[in-house]
Amino acid sequence: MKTPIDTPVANSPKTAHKPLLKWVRKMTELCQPDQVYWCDGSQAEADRLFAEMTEKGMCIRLNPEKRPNSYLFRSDPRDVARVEKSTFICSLSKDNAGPTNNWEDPRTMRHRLKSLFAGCMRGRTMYVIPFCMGPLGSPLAQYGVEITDSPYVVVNMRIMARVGQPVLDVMGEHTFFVPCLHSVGQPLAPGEQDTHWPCDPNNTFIVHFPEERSIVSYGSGYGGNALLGKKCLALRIASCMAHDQGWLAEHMLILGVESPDGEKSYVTAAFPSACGKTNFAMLIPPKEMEGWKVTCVGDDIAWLRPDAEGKLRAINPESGFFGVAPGTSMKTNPNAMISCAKDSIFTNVALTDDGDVWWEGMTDQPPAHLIDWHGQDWTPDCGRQAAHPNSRFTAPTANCPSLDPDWEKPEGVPIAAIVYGGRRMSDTPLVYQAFNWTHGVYLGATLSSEQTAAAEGKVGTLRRDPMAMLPFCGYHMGDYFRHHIKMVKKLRYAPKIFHVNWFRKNAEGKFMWPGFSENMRVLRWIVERARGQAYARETPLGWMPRYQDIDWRGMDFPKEKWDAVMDFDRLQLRNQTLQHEELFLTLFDHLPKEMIFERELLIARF
Ligand code: O2Y
Ligand code: MN
Repeated sequence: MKTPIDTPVANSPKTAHKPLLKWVRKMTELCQPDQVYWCDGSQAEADRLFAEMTEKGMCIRLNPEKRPNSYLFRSDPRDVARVEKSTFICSLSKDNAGPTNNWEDPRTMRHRLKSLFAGCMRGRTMYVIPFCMGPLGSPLAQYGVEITDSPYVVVNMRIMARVGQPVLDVMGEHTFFVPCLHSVGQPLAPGEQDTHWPCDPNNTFIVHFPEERSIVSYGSGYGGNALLGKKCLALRIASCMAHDQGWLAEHMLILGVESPDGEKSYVTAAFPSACGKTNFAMLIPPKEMEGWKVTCVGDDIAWLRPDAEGKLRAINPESGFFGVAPGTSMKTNPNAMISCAKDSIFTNVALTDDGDVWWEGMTDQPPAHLIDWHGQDWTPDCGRQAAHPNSRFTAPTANCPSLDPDWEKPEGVPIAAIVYGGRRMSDTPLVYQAFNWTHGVYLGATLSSEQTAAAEGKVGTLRRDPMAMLPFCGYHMGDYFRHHIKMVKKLRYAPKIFHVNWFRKNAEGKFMWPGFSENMRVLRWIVERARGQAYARETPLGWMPRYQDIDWRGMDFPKEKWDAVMDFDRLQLRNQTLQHEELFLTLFDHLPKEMIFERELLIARF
């Protein structure tokens, strides 16, 4: 067995950060890799890793004429999504994790992880990836270092976060960083042949130590389980930091709306996973709404902090999109298609005969022949899906044609409105505005949606997903609601809060609102309400636009249809409201009394 002293260092670290050097040395001793490599984040480094992975059969270089500088990976079919049942919040007390998280005693978990990680990188390279979530040097940014034995993680992290030597340079000798340890959990014996996607699906653990602010992930190489800057740091650990430090780490997109007179407003929106966040973040207004522009700051995560003036400012901590491929097309989201037209990584999509990618929904007609995500021949009549439903593109944010010019502003952009959206088939109107901040927190807290593939539940059943944070809040959900409620005290210009439901269906099961670009009509009303420029009528649910308050230029949507999509049944909604009790009961001793009062007020209004 190698000792840490003779573990070759492929390149020497260019940092004098002693705690970092000490941690890497300790992890080297534990994991026993064949060599240690410090990532510099350069294009040359990425090229080298892609060449090595292509050579080993771990990925396929796509046709550079069709998809320049882009690669296709196929995962192990057992490792295709985030795994909530394997995700743990190991706070010192179980009560701090709350009833919505899996908890394990940190000492017990550490013991288990120690034995899993002992020697787990034998036969592999240990990569050290210094990364920054947020614009480098921004006062709102946070730093992390991921140790991983997956070169796939290295090339993805390079897109999703600012990585490498520039990060080490900014970190200097003392900057606090979140240690993130990751292994695919498949050590190699001398001479043993590697697999194209090493993993250990029977021993997957994605573990967060919130007090220590550290992350350990074992057994999966996929997405949120392995790219630890994203859901693990930027949401679960950051939500704990935000709670302690007086800011918010939210599962929200950020977009800018510019009106024809040049006035600009920024909006954040929280939709549960797989509810079209990327589409909304990259929305293109209908051409008839001349002069209205939407720009993208981010599609998944927002960090929000009150500034000295009392405005809520937001940054996107990420620098890439990890978007769901199926359903994305030049019709549904041209900006996403252009974002992944080059410099991108594709996971579990299909390969075309001319070396490009394809997935369900990309074109009206599927190609006559493909290689599917399993690597097998595929034809339209074979009865199988060509791409996995949770297949992904990893694309640089900078590729997005609608990118906001201020997306990397260190102080962030000022937020005028917050939108909460669920996927609700029958009962919730298209849009309404909360009466005030606390009512808005209540709307976010009672958000619900259908289960998604990523959430591994039974598709179609309704699940409560407070603020779309159920899988991502690193502490007790009741304390999280209280933190939101308290936030308004720091805000002189609190954003206005709205609820939307793009997914309402009629009795025939047809969507009542076309969505996509037409959502701009709702967004315009939201922004104008936030600016104090639009009319609304008061209803028991909140403030609602009338038919004449919406910009209908270029859209044939008769008033009867509008009345139907905005209608609500008091009795049905009153019964729905009583079901909030279920969630509230589980949070009981941490639930802010404001949530109970808001529910009582709502029932009284009904
Ligand atoms: O399945 C995964 O690992 C990815 S989940 C994901 C990826 C990008 C953005 N959001 C999500 C999510 O589940 O909310
Ligand atoms: Mn997400």
